[in-house]
Amino acid sequence: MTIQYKFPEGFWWGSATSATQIEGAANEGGKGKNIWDYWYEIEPNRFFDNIGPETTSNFYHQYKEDIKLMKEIGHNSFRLSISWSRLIPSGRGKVNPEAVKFYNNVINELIANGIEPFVNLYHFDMPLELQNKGGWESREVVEAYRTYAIQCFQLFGDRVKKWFTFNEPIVPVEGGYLYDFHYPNIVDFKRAAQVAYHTIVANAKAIEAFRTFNFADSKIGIILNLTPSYPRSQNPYDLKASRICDLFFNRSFLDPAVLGEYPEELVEILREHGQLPAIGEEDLELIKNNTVDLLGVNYYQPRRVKAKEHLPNPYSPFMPDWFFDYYEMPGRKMNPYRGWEIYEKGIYDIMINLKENYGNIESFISENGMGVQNEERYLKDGQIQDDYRIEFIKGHLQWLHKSIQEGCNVKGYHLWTFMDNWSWSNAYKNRYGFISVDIETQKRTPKKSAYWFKSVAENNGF
Ligand code: BGP
Repeated sequence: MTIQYKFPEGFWWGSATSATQIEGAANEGGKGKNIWDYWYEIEPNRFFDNIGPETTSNFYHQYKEDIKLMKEIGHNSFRLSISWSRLIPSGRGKVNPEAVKFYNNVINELIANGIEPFVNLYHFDMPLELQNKGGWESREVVEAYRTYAIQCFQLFGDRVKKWFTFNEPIVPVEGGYLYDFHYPNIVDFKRAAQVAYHTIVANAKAIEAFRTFNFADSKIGIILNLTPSYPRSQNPYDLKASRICDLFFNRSFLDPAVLGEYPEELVEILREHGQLPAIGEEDLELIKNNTVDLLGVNYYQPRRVKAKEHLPNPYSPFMPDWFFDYYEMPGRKMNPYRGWEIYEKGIYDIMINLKENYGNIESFISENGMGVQNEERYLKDGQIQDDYRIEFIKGHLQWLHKSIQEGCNVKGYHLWTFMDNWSWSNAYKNRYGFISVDIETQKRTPKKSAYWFKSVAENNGF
């Protein structure tokens, strides 16, 4: 077999998950409540088929079997997140010994199977008690996060060599404070800006603490969902609209996390509209001095942007999209189930941008994937024939490969996700996994893509 797309030696092949989406056991093992447990309790009908986070994919009980499957399908690395409210049920204070045991078991099992654990500290799952204290709007919560991060480094830092402070920190901002798809369902730009800013302060504080440990060969990073922003045309209005969209949705996290400072133009816009968050005295210095070693890039779709055709209603709340409109590019390829555009070249554009404007920071694809509804339609001979997923991954890997050939510092590719799992309000609607999960019986069955990916990992290419 000739390998047309060969990846660099030691490339990380694997998949990504998050605690709330796979662990289940939400009311077991001494776990405290987080905002998802609570939101489901008060508004179950906001979740597809009214399915909540209590069981999800039962990784808490089936992790051994799952790790065995990871090994079987060629993973050399795997991302999980620690559930803050499992480790520290109230968000701060006492550590839960059962959680320590569980995460130790998982980490040890991964390592014993030759799979490197990539550990993320925060994947949308604020402990309820801390949300009740103001969540990310509160400085106290930033301090509680710092303490939680230090506890994780102390407990697991001897074995975990890749750490991440946050997954997609902009999503809880959009969902929880702008567009009402995460608890606490607030719509208020200024509060959103405060939340976004505090997450960056928390990221810098965790990095500062991490570096005092001087772990050998360890790295700390952040995972951002980057959405390349493409203007409808080259006219100056469309170009400006697209630049502003990029400032809000990408550079508001990318610049401070990687370069240590906010883009001036973004700060100016916020100042002009009276939307700047409260900034602590030493914060900017802290952010400057504590940038990431490693960047995880979650890539699903781009944003297609045009200039606003009507001036925003001055009485409407201030929102990022005051400054631009989205447009439906004719002929674009869509994933109809999730309603997201599929544009493989976006992955290349992101990497080239990181090379040219972000010091060619060490990066990897930390999520990319395709959610499909009613996937059992494709069941044949006991296996889901997900050729569309194979094509999807191939298309993205080809562009990733090209970026590496052009000198981008890309170290790996993780699919979202290992096994079908529970999603934020979409529950089990769209299936993304290499492994299908029967949510009644919790039986796992690898899909066709799992074995295809195994051969990619084993050949380090395809
Ligand atoms: C990312 C999240 C994941 C995952 C994925 C798929 O934004 O980091 O947690 O859920 O998107 O999205 P969804 O589950 O909403 O279809």
